[in-house]
Amino acid sequence: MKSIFLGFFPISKLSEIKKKNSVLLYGLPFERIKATPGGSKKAPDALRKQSMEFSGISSDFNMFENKSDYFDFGNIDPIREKEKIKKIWKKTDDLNLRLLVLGGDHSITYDTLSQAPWNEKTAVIWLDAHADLADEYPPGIFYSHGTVFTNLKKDNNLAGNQMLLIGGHAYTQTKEEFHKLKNKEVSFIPMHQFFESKEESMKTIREFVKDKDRVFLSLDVDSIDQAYVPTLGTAEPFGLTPYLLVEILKLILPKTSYVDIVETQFEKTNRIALNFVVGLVFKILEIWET
Ligand SMILES: [Mn+2]
Repeated sequence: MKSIFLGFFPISKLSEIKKKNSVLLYGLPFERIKATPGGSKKAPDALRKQSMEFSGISSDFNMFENKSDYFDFGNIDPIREKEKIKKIWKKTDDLNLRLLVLGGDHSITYDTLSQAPWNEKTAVIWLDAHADLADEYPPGIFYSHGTVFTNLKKDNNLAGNQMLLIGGHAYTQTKEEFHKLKNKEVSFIPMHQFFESKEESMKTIREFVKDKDRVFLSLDVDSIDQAYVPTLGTAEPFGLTPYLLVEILKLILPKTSYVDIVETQFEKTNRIALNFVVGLVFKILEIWET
């Protein structure tokens, strides 16, 4: 293994994990289609390397003096090593593991969650600037980062109340995604609702989570406002602030034993001002129209 995440013990076999409730981190350095500008497949190792700049200790938390064991299983190829992903879910059930998955583009969520144990008390929550509910994206492609939740819904027979999208504020989505959200095919809290009534939004999340036995969480980093993650390839304005994200995580994570973080594109780009103004134009149009 080239590098490991700070504070995680490197393993090459799942049998090395003995303790219940351990955290298992692995990377899926994979981009299913060639998107502009790409780069998320480099994220798992880049994040590991970057983690070495930190101590892992704050005034409130010391990752080295914690109850749980942390393991880094390295990187997995979602096509050639499908079996490995299946074995991880088996181990997760046996030892009540918590999984932390580093993408990769958003299509990797399908690779992991299509093999997850689902029942009617299981749900997925995704934080994303986009709904990722296209039928085809780009046209002619049925399995990509733009169709993840369409495929998960279809292939696992998920009901609308088993799926909650938080965000959905980007102006680069398809007409069919717009209509799916309007027709309430999935549960949805639009970004602006947090600012209009934070209480109500938090209540919706709390209630969504309450009657579920298990929640999978998929975190697309473009859900966070471009001001905070300015080097992303798909940076979007009008997004989450870091502390709002923290408050949302506090409601969801107690029921969650799976989190993936996808679309971390860290190449330097210089499109932020342009991006913001284009987003602002759409926002002005939207306010005029309502
Ligand atoms: Mn996404």
